[in-house]
Amino acid sequence: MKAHDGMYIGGEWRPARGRDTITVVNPADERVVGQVPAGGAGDVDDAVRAARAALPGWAAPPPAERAARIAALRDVLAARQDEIAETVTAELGSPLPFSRSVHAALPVAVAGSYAELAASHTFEETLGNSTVLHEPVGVVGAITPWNYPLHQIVAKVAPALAAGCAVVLKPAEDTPLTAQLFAEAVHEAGLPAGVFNLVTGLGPVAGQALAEHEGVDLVSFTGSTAVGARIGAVASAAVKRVALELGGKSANVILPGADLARAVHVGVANVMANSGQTCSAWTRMLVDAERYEEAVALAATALAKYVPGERIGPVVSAKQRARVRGYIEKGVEEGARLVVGGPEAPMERGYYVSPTLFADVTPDMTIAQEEIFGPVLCVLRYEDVEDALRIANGTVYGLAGAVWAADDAEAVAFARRMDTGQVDINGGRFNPLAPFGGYKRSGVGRELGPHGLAEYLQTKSLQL
Ligand code: TXE
Repeated sequence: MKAHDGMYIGGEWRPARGRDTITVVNPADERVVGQVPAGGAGDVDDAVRAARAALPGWAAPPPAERAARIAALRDVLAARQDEIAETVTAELGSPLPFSRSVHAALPVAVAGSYAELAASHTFEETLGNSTVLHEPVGVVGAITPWNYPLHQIVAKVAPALAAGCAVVLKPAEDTPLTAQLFAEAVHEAGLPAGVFNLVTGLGPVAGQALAEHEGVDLVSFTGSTAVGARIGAVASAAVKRVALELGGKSANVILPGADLARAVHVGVANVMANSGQTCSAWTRMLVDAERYEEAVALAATALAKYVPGERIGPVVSAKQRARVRGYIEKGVEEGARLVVGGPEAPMERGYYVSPTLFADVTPDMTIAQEEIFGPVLCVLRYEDVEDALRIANGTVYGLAGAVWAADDAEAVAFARRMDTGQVDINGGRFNPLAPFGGYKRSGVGRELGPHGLAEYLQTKSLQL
């Protein structure tokens, strides 16, 4: 794995304007795996100018030409999956099989879906005597987090490119090597110079400069609600478009007639995936009073299989570990029953957190309300279906969720009443075309599929 010591701007690797650097550490063993430049406002400005210059040449030709380039990018990402998986493992610490099956494979599927959508989408339609044009918004400033380093990038860049936008990406400082690999893939796929640009750097410096830059027409951000709110305010003040994918506290609702063993098993796997660092994770398991203790026992058995360093990796950083441990301590303090795990470090080296199970969690507890973003599952008890719905909807978030019932129709009826953007019914199956995004404080806008593409388009109507 090689780290570039420059920024990818205007189709080439250029030295950064300043000398600041970011040291990248493997969270599994705390070893340094690379160093990248920490860009500033000057680098961001260079990148935005390159994007603006590239925009007309990318937006004007027929969408089929963009589709062909995105298909080429998909092919490069597919061919380099091993390298991508190794890079993600080196900077995020996730076990290699997970990096292969999710971190490397998912972006290939998403890029592929946008190669197809770029070719098939209706960019022009007739409405009575009007012709409606769906045109690119312009230059996109994309700010991404570290939890799914490549997926988060592709989920923004692929639809932006399909729409005809040019992009400047500021990836998370914890995982810039994967972003550099993506820039290499863009180059190899033959995208025109300036259509995609990469500035590595710190959030409050490079990220802030990108969000504020007047040459950016749309800011697309994924990360914490606190930073998202600030970016939303900056964008609104400048009357820029904004898309925000923020936190979640999703409910896994197991209705009385559901297959309890399966629902608990899949629910535990969902929360433990990526060491709990998934915004859509079903971190609150809701079980009826009658089967509550049985569910807790099943969850404890399932959780015990997630051995740190084997089946489950560390969290991304010492800072993140401290946050997660703080929440575990808070759960104990507020009276939740600690069934498995706890705040003690399970390994001497690496930013590991013990997979942790809390029972007797009540809806008002901090651990039932705030996003923990670590391998921590809370099991809550409900009295009846209305109570389950109240608890499920009783947080400021609304990103995802799951419902299990004796039959799909019953689960769907419940899901219709949930204040959340995406619900898996009796396990569900991943669909790269399904819109993903939040109700309430979980965000603004949608990613993936045609709805994700629409975020990067603006409409013009011509009246004949
Ligand atoms: O996020 P930040 P952090 C949640 C999760 C986690 C918490 C903190 O609960 O525990 O956020 O994580 C850039 N202007 N999620 O501190 O800071 C930053 O450089 C512009 C949920 O890592 O929000 C990075 O690229 N940009 C989530 C990105 O924002 C700024 C994924 C995210 O970092 C900036 C990650 C600023 N002032 C964390 N400050 C999800 N929804 O999937 C930071 N950034």
